[in-house]
Amino acid sequence: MTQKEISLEEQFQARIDRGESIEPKDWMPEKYRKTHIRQISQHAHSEVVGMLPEGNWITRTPNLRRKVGLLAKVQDEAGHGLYLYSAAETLGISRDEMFEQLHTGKAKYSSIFNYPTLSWADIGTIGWLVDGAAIINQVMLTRTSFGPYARAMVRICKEESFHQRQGYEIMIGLSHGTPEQKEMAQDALNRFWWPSLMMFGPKDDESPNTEMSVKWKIKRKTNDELRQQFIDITIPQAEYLGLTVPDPDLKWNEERGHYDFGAIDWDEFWQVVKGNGPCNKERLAARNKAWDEGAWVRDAALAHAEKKASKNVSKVA
Ligand code: FAQ
Repeated sequence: MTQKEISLEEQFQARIDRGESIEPKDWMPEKYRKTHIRQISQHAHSEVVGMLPEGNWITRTPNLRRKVGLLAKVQDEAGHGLYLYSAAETLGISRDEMFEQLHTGKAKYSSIFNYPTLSWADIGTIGWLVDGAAIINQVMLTRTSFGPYARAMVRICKEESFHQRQGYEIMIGLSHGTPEQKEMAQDALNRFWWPSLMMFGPKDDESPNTEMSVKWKIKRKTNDELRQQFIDITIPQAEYLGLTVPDPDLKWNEERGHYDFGAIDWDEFWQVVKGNGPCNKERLAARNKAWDEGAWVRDAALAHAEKKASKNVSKVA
């Protein structure tokens, strides 16, 4: 590294430390740029792949009101993907490159979306737990140091908060309903609890990116801090539903002022991240199919844009 780069890096860190927002045209270390492309594109892919487990239930909602709510939620996730792809593009990666990384399995997306949605209660549980976990993680990202990412997150968080409420409302209905409905709700909680805790990423001492991301204020809190916050908020909600969290070691710790919880199965987490989860192959196949079948829409949109551009050129000439 040259002397000039060292001093640029010091000035950059000083800006971060003062809480200034970094904008796309500002100087930034290459690693900062790459870390953001990685995290924002993974986040965008998660929103887009995250439409699949819920999309599976749009034709099978128990009534019209639930269908309207679920349709709106799934469309919101598509919108979140778009804001995030746009934010990543400001860092010099094209949308085509990001899609290529997703479709070839090179890019990561959140482990949680590789689990199946087997019953209607899973839709309630995704809203309650998955959107709930997403909010805890993402409220912190509204103050992240990179301006376009932080601004996208403000809007996303407002919508995620509505998603969490609609999910919890489904769970209230089911858990206070017939014994069969309550059983369905409990079964969904049993299957989604541990994968939801894994959403926050590996333990801090096994998270290679956390140290630098905290220094650069990309992360305002670590994976373990956010996971604990999620557990502390969610347990009283499960109690209100009359459901049991599937963790025999879960217990309030008066001294710490937090819940203690059991060991997470990190082997399962890494298997899912590496592509060997229950639905990884199905999810990638669905995304590739949608991409191939949407080719005519992209071609038509591009043809229109080209025609418009050539008209403008002839007007100028
Ligand atoms: N799944 O060093 P760290 C949603 C990877 S959106 C898969 O701790 P980092 C909305 C990580 O990429 C949910 N991979 O990494 C919705 C890294 O690999 P790499 C998505 C994971 O980045 C709701 C390696 O492990 N949210 O739910 C996971 O500092 C309902 C080492 O980990 C976001 O993306 C995982 N769970 O911290 C949609 C939020 N965890 O890239 C539809 C933004 C870790 O070095 C329906 N992202 N990995 O090869 C973040 O906050 C961070 O990226 C973390 C991970 C906290 C996820």
